[in-house]
Amino acid sequence: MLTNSHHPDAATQVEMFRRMALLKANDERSRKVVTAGRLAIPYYSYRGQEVIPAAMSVNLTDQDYLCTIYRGIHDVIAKGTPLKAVWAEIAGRVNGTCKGKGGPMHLTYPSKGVMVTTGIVGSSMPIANGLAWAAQLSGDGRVAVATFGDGASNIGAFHESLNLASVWKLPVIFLCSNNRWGEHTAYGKTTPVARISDRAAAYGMAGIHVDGNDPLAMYAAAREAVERARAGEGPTLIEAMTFRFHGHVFGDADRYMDKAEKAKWVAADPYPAFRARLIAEGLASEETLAGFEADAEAQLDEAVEYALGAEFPGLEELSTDVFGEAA
Ligand SMILES: Cc1ncc(C[n+]2csc(CCOP(=O)(O)OP(=O)(O)O)c2C)c(N)n1
Repeated sequence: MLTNSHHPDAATQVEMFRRMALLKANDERSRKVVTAGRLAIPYYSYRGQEVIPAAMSVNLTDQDYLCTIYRGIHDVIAKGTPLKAVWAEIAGRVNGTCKGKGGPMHLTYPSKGVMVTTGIVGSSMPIANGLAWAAQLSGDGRVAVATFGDGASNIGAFHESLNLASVWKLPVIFLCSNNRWGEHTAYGKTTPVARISDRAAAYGMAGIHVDGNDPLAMYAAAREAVERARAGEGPTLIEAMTFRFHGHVFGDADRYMDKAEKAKWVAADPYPAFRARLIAEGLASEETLAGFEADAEAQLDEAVEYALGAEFPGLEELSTDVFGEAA
């Protein structure tokens, strides 16, 4: 349950939209580039879920940590990772964030706090705990955010991480995007509780259930959790309700998804809804918002060509950056 009513000012709302415009354009471009056969990668579309990273990221600094998952390129970009470096990394090129050796499953960019992207369901949480513990010990005021899906809340690491974080009052936020599907299995077939946020009570921590497609509600939830963490009051579990507009992995024909339910969510697409509201309330002009969209496309034109025109890492890179130096 939300305990505050933080309301983002006009500039923050417009900035959230700017980030959403970039995320939506990036998702559309990714599907286009993969469909055209220009890039052969597993791609996990986040289309429909853009509000959550936009609202969380405007409440974080570059020093705050993010641990995300395969369906997390939106988290990585919202946190500020340069698009060119993201595209070069997913294309496996030397100018990528990890010299092309991480790929789409392992995007990292520590200078913006993007510490890990992982394909192991649930594994973002214990890693975020470790970073939050480091922040707590050093007293540097950083917050760690672990993002994951509803399916991950049934993994052992979720329960162990919530327990430890609560006992140690770690400055960590467990941000679950409940898009109602885990691969091809509907939420109710794997999860016996109506709300994942109810699980917070079992670990004595704050739990927030929020409409993750409502920018104002999502902002308030993120802000409350960040303030709690920075104040040394411990972790928060946020369950943000949303829906993925596409199949689990790109190319999955999503025939298992109920057509009427999907149509209902797509009709309520948060992107055009937020766009229309900003204009109707006089918070931004059509021209400004169209400018963000055009800028996103231009940035993507540049990033895609930058990435696809670059070299792959050489064989001599195979064993470099694999082990750290002993202290
Ligand atoms: C430990 C582990 N078990 C199983 C898998 C296979 N797997 C990949 S994605 C996925 C579904 C996860 O669903 P959810 O956590 O709801 O995230 P979403 O894809 O909906 O964002 C599964 C089971 C995995 N990658 N890791």
